[in-house]
Amino acid sequence: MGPHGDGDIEKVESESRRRPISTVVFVIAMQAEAQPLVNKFGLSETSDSPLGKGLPWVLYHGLHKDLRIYVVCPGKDAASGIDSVGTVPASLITFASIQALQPDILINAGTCGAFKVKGANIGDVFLVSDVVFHDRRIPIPMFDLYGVGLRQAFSTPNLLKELNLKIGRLSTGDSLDMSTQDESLIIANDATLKDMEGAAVAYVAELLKVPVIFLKAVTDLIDGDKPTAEEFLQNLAVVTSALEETATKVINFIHGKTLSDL
Ligand code: FMC
Repeated sequence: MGPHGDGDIEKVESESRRRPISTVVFVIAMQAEAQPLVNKFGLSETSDSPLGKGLPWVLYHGLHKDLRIYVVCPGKDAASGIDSVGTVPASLITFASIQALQPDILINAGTCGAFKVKGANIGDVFLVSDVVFHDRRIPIPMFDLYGVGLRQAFSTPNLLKELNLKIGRLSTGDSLDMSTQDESLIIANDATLKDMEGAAVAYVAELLKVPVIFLKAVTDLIDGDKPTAEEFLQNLAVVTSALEETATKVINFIHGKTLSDL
C-alpha cells in the first residue's frame, strides 16, 4: 500500500470529523430557491468561477463569521432559458463543486412534493433520512436495487433535535408530475418526499466521500386535491422563504461545530 493507502484515508476522515467545519456548499436547483439565502448571507456571485468557464452554472460565495459558505446553482438552460432542474445538472454541479471547493459538508436545499398521509403540510421543511430514485426501473436481479439507489443522508441527530425538524425519506425522479408507475414505487419505498435532484446529489457525494444533508421544503401535497404544477407555482415564494429561515438556522447551528457534533 502506498503513502495514501486506505488506512491513511480513514485517518484523514476521522481527523476531519474532529475539527470545526470550515466550508459548506449548498446545491440548489432553482434561482428562486437560492436567492433568499444569497440575500440573507450577503453572498456575492463568483466571477471567474473555479467550476469552469463558459458554463451556465452560478456560484455564490461569502463568509458567515469564519465559516465559508458557497451556493451553487445549475443556472439557465440555453435553449429554454429556465432553471436547469433535474438529476443531470444537479450531479454535474455537485461533482464540480466538490472538486473545486473541497467542502466539509454539502447541503442540498430545495422544494419538494410530500404526502399529507405521512404528516406533511405545505411550508414544512424536512430533514431527509435517506434517498431513493423512483424512475429507474430495471427489473433484473441486483440492477433493480441499483436503480432504486438507496443512500443514507449524513446522520445529524443533534441538528434534528435542536431545530425540531420533521424527517422522512426522499424519492427522486426527473418529472414533476407522477406516473402511476412512479407512484407505486414511491409508495413501495415508503417515501414521504418527492423531488428531482436529491438522490443524484447523494450519489455524487458518496462517490467523492463528502457528507451530505438535505433540507426540503414542501410546495405541494402529492395526495392533495390540487394539480401539482399549479400548487407548486402558487406556493413557491412563501415556501422558499421558509427554506431560507431553516437554512439560516442550520448555518448558525453548524458554525463552530465538527461533523461529529451534528
Ligand atoms: N415533484 C418533484 N419535484 C418537485 C416537486 C414534486 N411534487 N415539488 N417541488 C419539486 C422541486 C424539484 O426538485 C425541482 O427542482 C423543482 O422543485 C420543480 O421543477
